[in-house]
This record gives sequence, structure tokens and C-alpha cells, in this order.
Amino acid sequence: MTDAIGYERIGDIAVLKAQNPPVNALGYDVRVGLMEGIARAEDEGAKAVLIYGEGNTYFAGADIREFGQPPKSPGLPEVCDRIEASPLLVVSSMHGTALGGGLEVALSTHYRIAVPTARVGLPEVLLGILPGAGGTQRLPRVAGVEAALDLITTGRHIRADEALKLGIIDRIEDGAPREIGLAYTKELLDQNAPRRPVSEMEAPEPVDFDAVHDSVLKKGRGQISPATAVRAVQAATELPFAEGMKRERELFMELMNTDQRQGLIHAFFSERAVSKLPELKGVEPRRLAAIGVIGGGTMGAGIATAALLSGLTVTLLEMSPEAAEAAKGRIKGNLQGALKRGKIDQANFETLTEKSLTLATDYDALKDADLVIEAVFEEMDVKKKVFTQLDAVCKPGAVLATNTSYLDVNEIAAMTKRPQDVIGLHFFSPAHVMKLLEVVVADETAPDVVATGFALGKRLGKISVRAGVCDGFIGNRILSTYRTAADHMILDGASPYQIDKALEDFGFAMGPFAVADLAGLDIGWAVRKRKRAEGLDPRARDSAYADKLCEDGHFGQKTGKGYYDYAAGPRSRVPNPDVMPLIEAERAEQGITPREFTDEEIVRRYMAAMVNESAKVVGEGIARRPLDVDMTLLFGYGFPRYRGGPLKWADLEGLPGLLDDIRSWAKEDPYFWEPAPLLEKLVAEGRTFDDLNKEAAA
Ligand code: 3H9
Repeated sequence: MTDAIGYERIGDIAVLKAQNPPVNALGYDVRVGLMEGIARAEDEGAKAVLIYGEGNTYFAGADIREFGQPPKSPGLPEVCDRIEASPLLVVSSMHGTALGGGLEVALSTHYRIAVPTARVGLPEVLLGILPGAGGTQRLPRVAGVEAALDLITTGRHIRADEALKLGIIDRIEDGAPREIGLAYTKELLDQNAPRRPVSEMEAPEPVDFDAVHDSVLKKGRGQISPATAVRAVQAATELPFAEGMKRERELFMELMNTDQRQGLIHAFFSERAVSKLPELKGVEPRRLAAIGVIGGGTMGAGIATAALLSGLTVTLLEMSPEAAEAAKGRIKGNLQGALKRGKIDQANFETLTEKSLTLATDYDALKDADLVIEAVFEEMDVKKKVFTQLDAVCKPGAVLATNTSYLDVNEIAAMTKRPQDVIGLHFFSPAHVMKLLEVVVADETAPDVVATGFALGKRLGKISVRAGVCDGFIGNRILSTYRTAADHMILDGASPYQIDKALEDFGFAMGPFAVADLAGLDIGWAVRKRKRAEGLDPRARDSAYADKLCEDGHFGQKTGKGYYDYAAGPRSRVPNPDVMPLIEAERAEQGITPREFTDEEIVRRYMAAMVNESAKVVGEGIARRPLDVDMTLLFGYGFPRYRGGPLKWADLEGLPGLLDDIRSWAKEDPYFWEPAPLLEKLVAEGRTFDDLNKEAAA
């Protein structure tokens, strides 16, 4: 037998224990072990088999690392069929997370018991595939089509009590999985309980599958796995079990061969790899219990909310008692949202707002803080004053963080006598909701301060990405470039509405102009003014139509008008009729004859600009690895997860073709379309961005 499955005999019961840490994934050795274990139990005359997992969990699914490799027999469907067909009584005892192939194994056993904290689910669609070991055929037979469609198309995990109600598990019992499993199996044997193969159950009742398919497809914004899974469940209602299994396999293989599967699996591993930095190996973060937040506007209040929810105590500093009270009001509003969603209860709410949060107007109140984050006005002089004061009052070893989104963290750190303690922690608004945190490492930032930034991110439930110092760090620097590509297309003939639509069809949650309206057009305006004041390169194309919107007081959603008109509410946008005349006037002024753009060209130029700047960001070491850029765009900028991120997309699209396009556009505008040296190097060497990720992991 392989080591991945332990075998033990307790009376009439053969016990198979999965021992494949960390999550008992159903890799080749585990599958072989299960086949051998069942056969041995039968050969040795056992009456029943109990399957459970050692460590944190029952099987958490197929081994995702095997996807895309040549298949190795026995496959999981075969293993499940073998378990179900055994003449012995087979029982699963579940704890942790029985997910994907894990739940499929459980559904092929005849009875299922679980501890109260166990969770089950079929999250395959989130990886771009569908349950491929009978989940789409067995779950509807056990729980009905409606529940199966819900679980399979959303991929959500459910708790044991909900699974019990749905018939997915038969009993909940507190205790060690082995012990409760043995007691339950004994009880079943004593009762002469019959084997209960799900495949022999009646086919479930159909529903209007076309309607479900279409609605799921629309919700997925171009993601195909949930809609394809609907067709597999449909097969369970229309075909005999074995035929249904064949249909499931065909659809599974179709999805397995898609770019979307590659994009989603890249996202799965990258979101875990992103915070693993070789430089932090063995580096202990500093103490984190009490933090200070300076500035209680939307951003500061959001950061304070996130910190309070994670159990930190927060001192919030504002300029006046009135401003501090207003900030508290914002924090309370945010926490009320958490209360409504059941994340906290009323007692927690009171503690967080009345005990864990302290308001202050004097810097002295920050003298005991372990870490202070400033979220004041985005202007260098204002930030410098804040850091001078922090340097004067904070205790030695306190981490001093700026939430700047563009400014030079080295310059800010230089205001203190302890630049080693200074770091950028760039949150995204609303900070208690958005998952991304850029941890901006300045020249002198100490490794344990970086580790503390990552520790804070983890505690707040964020995806933290290491970024170096440059204008806009990783995300806003790349954003500024692809936004510029969009602005150029507007000058040359496209409309903001065509661009938004093309990019939303590509999968972005919102197009760039709708995003600008949401964020506030005044933000981009301030950045443009700053860059012009610093001096634009004479070769750069500039335009003023967006400034004119701002000059007229149109800042987007918050003023009711921007690129769109929001008179009927933030969700029902219509083009603002003032915008196209401004654009047309600008084209005339610049002597541009507008031309047509296809949606395809819009996407190609926008994405090429994003990829080219991303390659510069990686090439310059601002991002350590391509996957750091991918995760930044995914978690902070609405990039469609199923495309994996801009550099994964670029790999799948083909780097040579992208570089050819960039070179051809560089003939019209050599300044903007200057190819990234890293992109040229990769193409010359026939390598991909993912090769760089792999090298960094090795
Ligand atoms: C499937 O089952 C297909 C079948 O229907 C059909 C087949 C024919 N494989 O997340 P964590 C690694 S599709 C390989 O940090 P947590 C993970 O990368 C599968 N590796 O821990 C990490 O490695 P590292 C359906 C896996 O406690 C380590 O384990 N199943 C797998 O926060 C710890 O993971 C799923 O989609 C895997 N399946 O969360 C479940 N899972 O230490 C996916 C994890 O090197 N997994 N790893 O970074 C999860 O949702 C979470 O990992 C879980 C634990 C909730 C289990």
C-alpha cells in the first residue's frame, strides 16, 4: 500500500486513514491507496470500511497541481465507482473541509457522518472546471436538483447543519473523526443497515435548465464553468447514471482544456504565493496589538473598521473633536454593515465602538501604538508634517506607515530619524471591504517592518502584495498607463461608452470610465495637475476634456454626473450628453480626424498597454514576480479572475504577437508604446511570464 492511506483493522471494520498533508488532496498516491485499501478490506473479510482524514481535514479535493499533466490511472471517477460498488458497507467520517473530489468520494460511500464544524462543497467551478468524479450526477440524486445547482454553480461551502438538512450527510456528532466514525459504522453494522449506492437512486426531477443556464452565464460575466456545470446536472435528470457520468466527463474535459481553467488555477496558487517572500523567511514581525490611524475620512475610517474587526485596538487621530466624532460616525456606519451581515453581534458592536476605539486630537495619544497608519490628504507637505510629528511621539520600534497611493515613501521616511521603521501600506477604498493591500517597501525599510506589514494584512484578511517605490507603486502606475491608452483611443475616435462596454464584455466588473466616475473624477484631475506641474515629457499626448468636466463641478457619482449621468441612481447610468461635445471640441482643437475602433482593437490596445507597463514594473523590480502584478490587478482593479491577471492573460494570448502589435503602434506613438525590455527579452528567449514565476518559486 502507498503511505498516503493508512490501513487498520478494528474488529469487522477496516479503517482507511488519509495521510497526505496539508489538505489530504486526492493525488495519485491517495487514489491508489483507496483502491488498494478497499480491495484489502474485501480480501480480508471485513464487513465495513471507514474512511477518514488525518490532520486538519477530510479530502479537500483533487490535487490541483496534477491538472494539465498527463492523467494517471486510476482516475478519481474510477476510485469513486470502486468505493460505491464495494459489497462492504462503506462509511465516511468528515471533518475540516470535504470539498470537490473530497465530497465526491464521500458521496460514493454509503453513509456519511461529520463533526459540527465540517464544511462541504463542490467549488470546482471556481477553478474553471466542474465536479468530474460524479458530483454532478450524485449530488442532485441526494439533495435534489435545486440545491445541487446552487452548490455546484456558486461553489459555496456549506456548514454541516445545512448539509444534514439537504441529506448530504446523515448525522452530525462531536468528537474525533476516527472515533465517531467507528461508533457510527458499528451501529450501522449492528442494525444490518443496507449499502446505499447513490447511483442506484432514482433520477431527480428536472427544472427549466435553459433558464438556469442563461442566468448563470450572465452572472458569470463571461465565465463559462458554472453554466457548463448546469448542463452536467441536466444530464443527471435525463440520462441513466452511467450515461450521465459520460456526459459529465465530456463537459469536464472541455473545461479542463480552456484558458479560463488555467487563469483560475493560476489565481488560486498565486493568491497563496503572493505573501511568501524569500526575504521574509525566518523574519519575525513586530508586535501588533494597538494601532493608530491618522485621518478619519472614508479611507481612514475604513482602515480603522478593518483593524477593529480583526481585534486590534485603534486610536483615531483627527484635527478637531468634531472631525473625530464624524470619523466615529463613519466607523459605526461601516460596523453596522458588519452587524447586518452577521459578522459581529450587538455586543461586539458596542465593544468595538466604545471600548476598542479611542478618539484623539493630540499626537501624544499615539505614543503607545505599535503601528500608526496615516490616511491624511494626499499631498507631500501634509504627509511630511505628519511624519515629523510621529517621529517625535511614537515609541521606539513602532511601525510608521503611510497610506499614500502615489507619493515617494523614501521622501516621507526621510522626515524621520528612523527610516527603517517607515513603510507604505496602501489600502483600497472602502478599506474594510477591498481585499488588496500594497505593502510598499522603501529603500531603508527593515525586513521585520515588511514582515509586520504582511502580518497586518493577514490579520485583516487582505491579499498583501510587496511593491517597490515608484509613482503609483504597482497598481496605480499600471492603471495610469492603461487609462492613458483609453484616453488616446478617445482622442482618436472611440467613445468612453464603447470602451467601457468592450472592457465589460471582456470581463472587467466596470469599464475605466465608469470606474473613474465611482472613484471620483477629482482624483484623476489632481494627479494630472500634479504631473503637469512636475513637467510632462514633450512627447506625451495630453488632453483637457476630462478637466473641463471637473471644472464644471462634475466629479462622477458623488455629484450625480461625470462620464455618465446618475439622475436615476448609481446603478442606472446613462451617458452624460455634455461629454461627447467636449471630446469632439478637443479632437478639433488637436486637428485629429476621428476613426472607427472595433471592440476587439479597443481590448487589444488596452490590454497591451497594461501588459507592457506590467512588464516594466516587473523588469524594474517594483513587483518581484509577474504573479504580484496579476494579484494586484485581480484584487484591487476588478480584473476578471478567470483570466488570471494581465500577465497570465499575456502568456495565454502569446507574447510574440503582443510585442508585434506594440512595435507596430510604436510607429505612430513611440513614446507611449515603447516596448518593455523584459517583454522583448522574454520573446527573444521564447519564455513566458509564468516561467519567471516558476523560477522565483524554485
Ligand atoms: C476537484 O476536486 C476536481 C474533481 O471534482 C474532479 C477530479 C477528476 N490540491 O488554502 P491553504 C494547498 S478540484 C493541491 O493555504 P487553508 C495550498 O496550495 C479541487 N494543493 O489553507 C497550500 O499550499 P502551500 C476542489 C492544495 O487552511 C496548502 O494546501 N477543491 C489543494 O486556508 C494549504 O492551503 C478545492 O477547490 C488542492 N486541492 O484552506 C479546494 N488545496 O502551503 C481548494 C489546498 O504550498 N482548497 N492546497 O501554499 C481550499 O479551498 C483551501 O485550501 C482549504 C484550506 C479550504 C482546503
